[in-house]
Amino acid sequence: MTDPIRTERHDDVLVIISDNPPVNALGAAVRQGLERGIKEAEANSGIKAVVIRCDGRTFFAGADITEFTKPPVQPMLPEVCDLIEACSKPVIAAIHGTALGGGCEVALACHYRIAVPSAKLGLPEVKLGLIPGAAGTQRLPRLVGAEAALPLVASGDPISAKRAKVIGLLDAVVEGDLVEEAIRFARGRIGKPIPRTSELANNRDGITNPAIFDDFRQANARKLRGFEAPNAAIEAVKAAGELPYAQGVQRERELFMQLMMGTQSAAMRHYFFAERAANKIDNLPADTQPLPIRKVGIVGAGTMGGGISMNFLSAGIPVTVLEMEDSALERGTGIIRKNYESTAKKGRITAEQVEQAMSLLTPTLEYIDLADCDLVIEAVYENMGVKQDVFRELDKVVKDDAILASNTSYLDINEIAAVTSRPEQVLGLHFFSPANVMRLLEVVRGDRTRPDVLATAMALAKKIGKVAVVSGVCHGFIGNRMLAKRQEQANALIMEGAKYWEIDEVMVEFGFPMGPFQMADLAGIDIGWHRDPARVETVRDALCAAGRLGQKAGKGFYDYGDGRQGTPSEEVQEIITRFSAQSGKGSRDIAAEEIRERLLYPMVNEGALILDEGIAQRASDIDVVWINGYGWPLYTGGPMFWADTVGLAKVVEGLEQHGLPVSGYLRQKAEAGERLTR
Ligand code: T1G
Repeated sequence: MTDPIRTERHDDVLVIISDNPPVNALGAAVRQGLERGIKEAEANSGIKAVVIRCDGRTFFAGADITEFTKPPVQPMLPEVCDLIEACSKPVIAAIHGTALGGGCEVALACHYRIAVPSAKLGLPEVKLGLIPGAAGTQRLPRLVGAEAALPLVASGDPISAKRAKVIGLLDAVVEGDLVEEAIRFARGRIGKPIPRTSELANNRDGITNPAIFDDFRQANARKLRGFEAPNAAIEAVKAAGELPYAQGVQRERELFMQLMMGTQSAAMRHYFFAERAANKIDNLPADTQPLPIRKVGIVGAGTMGGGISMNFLSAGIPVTVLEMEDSALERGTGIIRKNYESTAKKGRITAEQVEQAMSLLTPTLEYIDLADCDLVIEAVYENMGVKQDVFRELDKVVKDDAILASNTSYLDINEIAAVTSRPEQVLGLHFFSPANVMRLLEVVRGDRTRPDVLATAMALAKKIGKVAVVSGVCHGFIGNRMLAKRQEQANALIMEGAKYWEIDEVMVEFGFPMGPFQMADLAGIDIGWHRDPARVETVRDALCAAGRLGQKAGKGFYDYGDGRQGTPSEEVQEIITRFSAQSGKGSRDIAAEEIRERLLYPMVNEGALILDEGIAQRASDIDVVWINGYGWPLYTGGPMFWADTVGLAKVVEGLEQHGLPVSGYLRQKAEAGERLTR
């Protein structure tokens, strides 16, 4: 393997260059090369200054995450950073792309930092369940103050070069050629006193205004709920203000190692690679090329059709949206505009961007106006007959090479494809509501879906900012099929005496944003209801008959006052008790542990079946579905990784104890002492 680090002499300036694609991760060879480069500079009196830069798309984007589970190889990054900072000649970081994590820490160890305007800088370690481990939590606050350091370290979001200059993380943002500018900047620092971040005084704002730490915690409580790393990050930044540098670094190391040894970091590193693996299609012919998608048609301008349209409009792809009646079309396009305008009100997009997106939208009542679309997505009523009629009509009017997709959330794509003359160009694109917000997209491959059509969908998903997961055809695909198992147990538990709000509390405590009954209220209790108030055969029928349709009606399982926080309802509990008595199941107090096991273990078992049947390509895809589509807590890694953490033998034992089915695949993995995820 060629050495990723080389050096170039530019008279009295030595440029140390890393070429370690794809993101110049700070693997062992890079660290060894940086160490060699700095020693070369120190040893040569003709060298008066040093520039550190990277080839390729970005400055160092962090430590090499794949090394975390391997034995350490010297020198470790903290030592390399200390060596850079101790250099007796000025060292300048020349930044482009994304200087993240260890990359930002290398830049902080340099004496100066310059960047191109498009560069971003950040410390995203908390997104891996960690905190910076090469003194970033100690150098950054000294350079920019605790208040400016906190969001960078504890939420992990990168900042622009412009913002980095404002807070003092960058010394200059340079137009023109970065290398030339860096060499010029370096020459200008020769012979001047060398600024070393670790020698700067403790950040004063964290001392004079200690409230900033608790204020940050409160402002981010909801987003950070259940995560361990952000709090450790806050503690490390506080330490930078309270302790001498060496002790602060020691404190950072203690906090880092606690997290590195914990389950949350393993789970979040698993997820990092899982999300990237999901985009890959196994056994795809190497020469498969995605097809160009220049224009998209959407059939149906309802909640889903409108949300789906926005994904493409926001990515600059023209959309023709079709409805059957003018009123529905008006309403649908009106909601699209309203959504954009409310986003603009929050300052997340500009008014011009609203108009730009809306200018790409063409409403129509005529199928023929979809004729030149490269892709048409049907988002009509969830009924096979209705969908087949739409696909028959589409098949007649759209061009021969157009792709036809259904947004169905559980229907058989093969049955839909069968009514067209192009089954190999038919697949499912299952968006999650609200479709313009939820990142998950289940790409459902039919038996005859062509590989390039599938690859086109995966590439398009990335372009519109979705996390796509390939699913085979089965009832409910990956996510909803597992959701049904959880719902089955939730419905059974309330018949056996568990209170519905207890069940929701257990799920929220586990880390979900809401439990199954809160979710039902949000989605609407009346979805799929037969609409005959005189026909009351289930708890759901009784609730609908009583007008308890969910949040939209101000009451469902819960009563909603003026907010969205519901309170349990005696009327509902009486209805449940009545049905429970009729079911003859008896009523008992049910412990939270049983509730958690009966809701989550059957989901794991269903995930194992989905794997065994080849519906999902890999276990980690199932984790990606549940984290992005249903709010499964990221810090557990998703249902499959979580089951591995619990131990498959324990899951099997729990299922048997509760009289629940155990799939052969799960049992075989458990008995072999294997994991579902790698
Ligand atoms: N280590 C190893 N591989 C990495 C990597 C990393 N840090 N970052 C990316 N890759 C791989 C990735 O798996 C994919 O591989 C390819 O590069 C392209 O990535 C000591 C302890 C930089 C914004 O958290 O945020 O430093 O799938 O598809 O969309 O304190 O990658 O092609 O085989 O994401 O253009 C901190 C993580 C580490 C940054 C580019 N750094 N990376 O996004 O490409 S911990 C991070 C990213 C640390 C120190 C601590 C993104 C990106 P493959 P990609 P992208």
